[in-house]
Amino acid sequence: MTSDLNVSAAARSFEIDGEFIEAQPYGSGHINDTYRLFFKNGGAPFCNILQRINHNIFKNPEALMQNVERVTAHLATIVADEPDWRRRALRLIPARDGRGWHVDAAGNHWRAYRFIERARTYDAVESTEQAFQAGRAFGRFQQQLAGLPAPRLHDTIPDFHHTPKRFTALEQAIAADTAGRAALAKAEIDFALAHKPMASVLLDAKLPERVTHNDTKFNNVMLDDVTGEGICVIDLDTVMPGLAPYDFGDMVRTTTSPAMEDERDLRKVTMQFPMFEALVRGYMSSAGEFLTREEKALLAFSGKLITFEIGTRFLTDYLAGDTYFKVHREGHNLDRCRTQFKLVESIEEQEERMNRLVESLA
Ligand code: ADP
Ligand code: GN1
Ligand code: MG
Repeated sequence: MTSDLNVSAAARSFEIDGEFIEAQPYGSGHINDTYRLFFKNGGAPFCNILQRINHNIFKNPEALMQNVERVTAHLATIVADEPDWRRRALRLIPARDGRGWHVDAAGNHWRAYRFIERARTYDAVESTEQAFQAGRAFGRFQQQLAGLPAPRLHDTIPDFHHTPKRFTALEQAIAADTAGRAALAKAEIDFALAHKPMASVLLDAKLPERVTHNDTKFNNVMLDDVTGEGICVIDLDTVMPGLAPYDFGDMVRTTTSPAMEDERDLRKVTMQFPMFEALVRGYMSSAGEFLTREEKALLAFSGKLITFEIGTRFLTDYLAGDTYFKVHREGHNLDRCRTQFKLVESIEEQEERMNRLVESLA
């Protein structure tokens, strides 16, 4: 976390009319620092979102912000005629120097967004309707960005969903055993090694490159407080060229199990078929028209693959001594890895049935 003084200074660097009151750490992301900013203007309180980009992970924050500017500008033109346009696409607030972001004296990159009112995110899914809404919103997001004018977006993290390279990174972390933890994770390492053959399946399938979100966690879509509609996709740092099934897969990973990503009671981690069905229906309702037959055929598999990929990344980080994902307790990354691998198993048990459902709906 950055010091409070830096946060306040950053908050005052954006074109916001009103008196800045305070900044509170916000959300549960693993990478960036997010704050909810409180202001008042003539007595009326209002909020905005402020984020510091983690430049240890996003090595080129300027390129990242150029992507975000282009994506938000494009989405703004699409929602412009809707009555609720203010809440239907993220809106950047310009910095006082006229740029789309602010760079502080220490070289940190900050951005601010208008606060989306009367909506919220959830870390765990509570109903099939929510799963449907997530699928629909992320499918619509892909469909909207299919029309993004050239040039190609920057790769904000190269090979982000290159599962074979993620696997190689794990093998290197096992060999190096920097933190001396390999012996504590023997079962998880064995599980990963046994699943190596599936790592390259999506990349080998010759699927079309699209503009994808690449971090379609359930808590990256805002649901309306009253109607429950998925109104706005957020967290645009990894929007870049990618494969549609990886996006769908991360929805399976984060909406079908009732457990939190770091749940320690693995009995709670399970792929709930009704959630999967709702998710597929929601996604098909917005993405069904543009997806190819090959992409659709890989939807159930994609859930298994990305859950394996993210589990692999948590395990790699555990072995490396927790240098990538924020951790809040001893063994946090190992706990996260365990939930992922448990979910992989649960998907394996139900994969045939999942495939039959996708076939019947596609
Ligand atoms: P992280 O990378 O930390 O996950 P997010 O961009 O997902 O960052 O934001 C973290 C949380 O902040 C989100 O889960 C959401 O609840 C809230 N949030 C983000 N952007 C907005 C916004 N424009 N309006 C209201 N809440 C927001
Ligand atoms: C990270 O920043 P956050 O929490 O939305 C990670 C994702 C992982 C996710 C696992 C840039 O996302 O790839 O799927 O944690 N983001 C990055 O919860 O690595
Ligand atoms: Mg997020």
